[in-house]
Order: sequence, then C-alpha cells, then structure tokens
Amino acid sequence: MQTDRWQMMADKPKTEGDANVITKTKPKTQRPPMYKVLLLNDDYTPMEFVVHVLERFFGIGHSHAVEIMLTVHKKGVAVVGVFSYEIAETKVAQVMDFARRNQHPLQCTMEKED
Ligand code: TYC
Repeated sequence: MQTDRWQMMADKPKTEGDANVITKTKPKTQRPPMYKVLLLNDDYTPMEFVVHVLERFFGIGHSHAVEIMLTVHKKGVAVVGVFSYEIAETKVAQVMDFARRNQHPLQCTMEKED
C-alpha cells in the first residue's frame, strides 16, 4: 500500500527547529472573468422601450424591468446582469442593434467585474 504524504511527514524525525509543518497548498481553481452589462440613461429613449428591452433580451419580468429602468432614469446607469464575456458581448450587440433600428439613442455597455 502506498504511504501518503501526511504519514511520511508524521514519520519524519524532528531535527532542530524543523517541526512537521504541513506544506500542502490549496490548488487555485481559476474561474473565468465575468462582465457586468450596463444600461445608460439618455433624455430621449421612451421608458416603455427600455422596459421592453429588459424583458426581451434579459428575460426580466415586467415589475423588475420597470424598477431597473427607473434606477437608470434616476441614477444614470444600472447593472442589468452579469455574464461570461461572450454572453455579455451578445446582449450588448442585441440591445444596441435593436435601439438603432428603432432610432433610439439608448446605450448599453459591458465592464469587467473586479
Ligand atoms: N430618461 C428616459 C426618459 O425620460 C428614460 C430612459 C430610462 C432612457 C433608461 C434610457 O436606459 C434608459 N424618457
């Protein structure tokens, strides 16, 4: 049977200041960076249009969509969701294209999470 590293350390004779210090370190599992999708306020895009965008492209329910829209309207910006790079990029492109096709100046951007 194979001797494990803990048993080997425990069996090692103690010399001078060399205690049986455990040296094992946690393997750092790398998670991919995530990206916030932000909606920006402007003076012209109709409130109902923004609510529709939140429902259609982010699957957000009507009441929550109204809340987010009003937060953007009052504060200037709000985080709509947090996604992988590819998903965030797609959401931004979909919103920007839909706004442009409807001739609204609505702006949507993404930002790397800390
Ligand atoms: N400020 C806009 C208005 O008064 C509404 C609005 C809300 C526009 C959110 C953009 O991301 C936005 N009609």
